[in-house]
Amino acid sequence: MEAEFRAVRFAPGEDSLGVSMKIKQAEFVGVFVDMDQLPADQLPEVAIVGRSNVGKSSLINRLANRKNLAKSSSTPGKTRTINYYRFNQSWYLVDLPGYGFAKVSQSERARWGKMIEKYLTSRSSLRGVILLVDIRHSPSKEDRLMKDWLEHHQIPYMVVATKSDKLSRSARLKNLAMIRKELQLPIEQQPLGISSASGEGMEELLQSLEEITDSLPIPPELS
Ligand SMILES: Nc1nc2c(ncn2[C@@H]2O[C@H](COP(=O)(O)OP(=O)(O)OP(=O)(O)O)[C@@H](O)[C@H]2O)c(=O)[nH]1
Ligand SMILES: [Mg+2]
Repeated sequence: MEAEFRAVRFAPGEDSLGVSMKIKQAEFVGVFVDMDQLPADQLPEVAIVGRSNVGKSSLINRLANRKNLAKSSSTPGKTRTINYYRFNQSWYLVDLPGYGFAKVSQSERARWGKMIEKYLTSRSSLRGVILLVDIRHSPSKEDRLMKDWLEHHQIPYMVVATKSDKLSRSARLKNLAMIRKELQLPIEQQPLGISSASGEGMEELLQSLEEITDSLPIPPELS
């Protein structure tokens, strides 16, 4: 099951017919601090994890084609709760608090850590995780721990490198290879480079999301 899912996933868009999912609708659903209060409708969901400031909220806004659906900020640590966004009335993207933000107190960090861990290990409708890293930098120790942790718990994940607009084309390719190596991903699991500023990589990402959530390219009820 897991192997199959990984094969599907996250080599972006390989089996695709060239039509990626169209986002016809996106809405903010709510902010949660308590697992017991999460939506109970069992729609498939994909969570976004990564260090603070890596671009999680910006990615949601880009996919939704909305400026401020998710609060994005140059001040790290903006997202402190589990935030739900529903796309095409049929699946959720879940914005989790970023890790590795120094200004957050030890006790607060421990609380987030517990919340994220509980969410990732117990949420039955969770189909997979997008692990965001910054394309400009080596993955941090926490990125590596997160990747190992996801593998240990057999949670399907996809590594996506943000802010590709900040590098030249050749530097992008070089850094994607560097990130793959440092995260010890197999050769066929090249991370996907994206930019929420330019839109690069969004088609491929949407193809992977379509596969992982079993969504239709264009939902009939919204077309
Ligand atoms: N150039 C460029 N800047 C980006 C991109 N994505 C995000 N940013 C910027 O990076 C900063 C942080 O982005 P956010 O989306 O708020 O990051 P986050 O991961 O949600 O951060 P937390 O909520 O603090 O965990 C903002 O100033 C964004 O404008 C991108 O693709 N290109
Ligand atoms: Mg955020």
